[in-house]
Amino acid sequence: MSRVALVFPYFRTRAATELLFPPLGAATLAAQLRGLGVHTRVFDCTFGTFEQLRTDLTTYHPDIVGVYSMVSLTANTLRVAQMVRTSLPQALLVAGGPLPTVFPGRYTGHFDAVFRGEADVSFPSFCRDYVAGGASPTRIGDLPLNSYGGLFIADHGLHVDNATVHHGERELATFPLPDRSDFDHAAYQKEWLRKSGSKTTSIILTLGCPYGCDFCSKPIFGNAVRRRDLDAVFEEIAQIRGLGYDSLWIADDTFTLDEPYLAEFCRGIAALGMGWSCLSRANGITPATVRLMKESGCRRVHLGLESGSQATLGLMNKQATVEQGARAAELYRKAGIEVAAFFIVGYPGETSAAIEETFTLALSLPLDEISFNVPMPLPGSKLFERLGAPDEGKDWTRENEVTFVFPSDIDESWLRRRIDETMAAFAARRRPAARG
Ligand code: B12
Repeated sequence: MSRVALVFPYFRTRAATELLFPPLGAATLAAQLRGLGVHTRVFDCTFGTFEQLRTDLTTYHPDIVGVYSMVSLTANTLRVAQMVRTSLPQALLVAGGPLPTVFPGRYTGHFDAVFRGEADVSFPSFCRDYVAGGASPTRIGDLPLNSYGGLFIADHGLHVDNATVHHGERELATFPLPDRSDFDHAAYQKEWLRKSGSKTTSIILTLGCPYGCDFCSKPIFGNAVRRRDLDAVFEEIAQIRGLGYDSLWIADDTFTLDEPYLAEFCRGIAALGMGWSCLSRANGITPATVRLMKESGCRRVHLGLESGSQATLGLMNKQATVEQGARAAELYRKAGIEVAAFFIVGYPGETSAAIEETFTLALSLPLDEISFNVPMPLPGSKLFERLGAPDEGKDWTRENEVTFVFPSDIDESWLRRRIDETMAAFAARRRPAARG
């Protein structure tokens, strides 16, 4: 029987900032593949080891190995590809996800093919046709290669570079729900309970973001916002509850953009007694919606406030003001919703005085959690286009580092010290009783 393996090559790092979620992309593709009758298994490496993956993959003996990749998983992706070439030389190797979408050429040689962008329909159709055609890497040219959206091949004497696709709302409504059956839910829930007291998992309701922040890369879903059908969303939430989760982490780029949709979601989830959290924006949120969010179980919002300096927000093309950010934080907090705020410090063109404005803002607002990062030029962002590739020899793939990967006038040790001092002041503010 022909088989497809989907690998999520993240091996947990146990970093303090680590957030563990099963890969929704793999679950989405597994559902589509199984719907087409293709035998599929997801290999989520989160709780495993590289050697375990080698053993499991070799035992499964797939005809196609699809590997998800993004900027922080580059080294792991290539290591998996090398292992597959050695242990399963007959398998066709395919890459997909954010980084292969932006730089498909970097995967050529290591992989036989790349799928760029939304691969919900194209990759499963390709797999179905490939196995139906005898699953032979040398006969890949016999397939109707121009018909698979986002397919990129620059190997096997072929050159295919198909345009990416964005599925419309009507098409999204016909898709099966993500198939989470291959994940180790007990392990995920144990970690979440230990860290936060709730059993949380991710879900995605809207795709795309209309804003154009200078530091952001939107390789998969792009600018056009599309909403999933809420009946399907609630069916998915019922499945998630059935797996033992009691809380949702909504992974949408900005879930609070469309107030009527958000309000309808709130009315539906209120009846389920499920907690939830999401990313929000400084602008475009009203007190009535915030109250509705709270009543429906919203526990926490994550706000990308980014900076306390209006000039820096301009450099970032954030399209929101410092005042709007402060107002949003207060609005959520007043309603009883916790607020976690992200800030970026050391933006190219930013002065140390502007950075100080960010520290002052972070300590003046009613926030429950704060974090500071230096800008990471993500492939696919305008910042990356401007700065070019990061400095030679600097590891820019790590998570949440305070290390400049591009030439900067800002003194890195000063910045680290100021971040540490601000974090300490924030922690002390939250523990007034401990001061004696
Ligand atoms: C949830 C999320 C996380 C979660 C969990 C990730 C997880 N376990 O899935 C957490 C919070 C841990 C996280 C952390 C980070 N993340 Co993140 N994350 C996201 C987010 C918001 C949603 C991902 C998601 O679930 N999408 C829904 C599914 C359905 O989409 P998908 O995975 O893209 O899958 C589709 C396609 O990619 C493709 N596909 C997927 N897999 C495969 C496999 C094959 C073989 C094929 C052919 C196709 C394919 O088909 C799918 C269906 O269309 C995205 C932004 C976004 N809107 O996508 C950022 C995003 C993926 N993250 C990003 C980044 C940078 C990070 C961090 C490095 C941030 C940091 N500095 O700390 C860390 C590193 C994490 C790590 N451990 O490696 C970037 C990646 C940029 C890039 N060019 O590589 C994104 C795009 C955000 C952004 N705008 O910049 N992240």
